[in-house]
Amino acid sequence: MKVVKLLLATNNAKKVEEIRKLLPSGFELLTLKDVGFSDEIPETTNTIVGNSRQKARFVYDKTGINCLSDDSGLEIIALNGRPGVDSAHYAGLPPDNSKNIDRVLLEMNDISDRTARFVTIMTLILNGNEYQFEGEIYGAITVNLFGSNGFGYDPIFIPEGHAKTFAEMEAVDKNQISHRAKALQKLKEFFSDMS
Ligand code: ITT
Repeated sequence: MKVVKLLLATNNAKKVEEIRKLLPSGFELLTLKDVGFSDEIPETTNTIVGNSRQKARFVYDKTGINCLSDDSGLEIIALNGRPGVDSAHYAGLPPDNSKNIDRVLLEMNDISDRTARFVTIMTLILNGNEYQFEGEIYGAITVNLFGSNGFGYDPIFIPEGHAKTFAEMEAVDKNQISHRAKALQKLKEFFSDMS
């Protein structure tokens, strides 16, 4: 396979780290910093699919470089899918991860159905054409925080069939099963089908 060069349309360094580990060879990944891009990227739609598309399109239109965005969210069944598209700023602006987690745990107080899923929608813009790849993983929300690996809501999410939160797992184990890994698997298949 020819090396595929992609600009990652994200300001989240932890996502970049995971994507780099998940796309080790055959891809040359550039960050926004690498190309000197510092514009604020809008996320103004009310869906994860829409925000993913908006981020990739914005960066592609400004740079002309093939790019990949990642919009993700935690959807809790008992909260009717919240925080969902509001995951990054669930406790208000500016985004504050620990306040977001506190809000979720407070809202889940006394709720016995703790089922939730992480979902990622990645948008690839390749030579102006747009493709989306989805990944999801089901699990349960804990009653307290456990672990310090990973990022975001990882300390309160235990993936189905496992006994540890994502934040208690080693990166290599989260990367075997995560929503992001599944979306990137589809992206890898897309490129290998093309070659
Ligand atoms: P970009 O938009 O710049 O990519 P962001 O952090 O704002 O970065 P999102 O808009 O996708 O990302 O917001 C997703 C929220 O969900 C944010 O609070 C993340 O910390 C959290 N999140 C995303 N992926 C996660 C993961 O794998 N594990 C835990 N939390 C995650």
